[in-house]
Amino acid sequence: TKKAFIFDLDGVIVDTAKYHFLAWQKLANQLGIEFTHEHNEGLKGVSRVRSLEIILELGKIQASEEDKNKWLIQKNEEYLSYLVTMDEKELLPDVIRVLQYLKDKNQFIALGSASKNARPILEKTNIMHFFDAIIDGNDVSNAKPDPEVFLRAAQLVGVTNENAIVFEDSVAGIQAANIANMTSVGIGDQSVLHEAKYNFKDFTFIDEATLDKLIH
Ligand code: B16
Ligand code: MG
Repeated sequence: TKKAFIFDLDGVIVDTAKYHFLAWQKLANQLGIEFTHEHNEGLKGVSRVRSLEIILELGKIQASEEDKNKWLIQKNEEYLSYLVTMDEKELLPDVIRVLQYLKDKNQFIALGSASKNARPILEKTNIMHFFDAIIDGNDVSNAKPDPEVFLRAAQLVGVTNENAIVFEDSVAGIQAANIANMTSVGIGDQSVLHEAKYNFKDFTFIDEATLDKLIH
């Protein structure tokens, strides 16, 4: 049977976490809130709206819906300004090699991201053509660790959950894959992603034998 390989975007395919950080930090500082790299760890894989709530809780700030919406727009515009010059060079190491190998082996490739900016990023980095299905923040109503994003991706290519493999860099995303009974593969720090079935620091550590094992 053909399997579905579902990729998270931010932190797995591209290192956009640094841009999310800069944009959130700018907003936080404007609101008088200190926002460090450590704080940013807690926002990985988390939706835009929830991220703002976490930052406001950090600063013990109560805000109106109107202000929150204004800040969400401001943060996204700042984030988008970093994407203007984005190209293939921002793909994480060996992402293309893994995508190409899976394509050559006739496997399904899908995107399962919380980001509403996923499609322009795939276009700018020239990898749109690899994907048989794309489910992103515009398509789902429940954020990770709810498995909705991965369930929808597997459904779209017609693969059962047991035959889906998820590459994720966030704890919430690994939990979502596990809840869905999919094979979870953590990309990043093993001590953080210890709930994953397999763990690799990045794709350079995933060789052909490993991919063959996941395919069969
Ligand atoms: P946006 P992923 C997530 O993407 C990011 O990890 C998270 O930091 C971000 O807040 C979220 O997307 C929403 O992104 O503001 O672009 O809609 O890791 O699920 O690909
Ligand atoms: Mg991610």
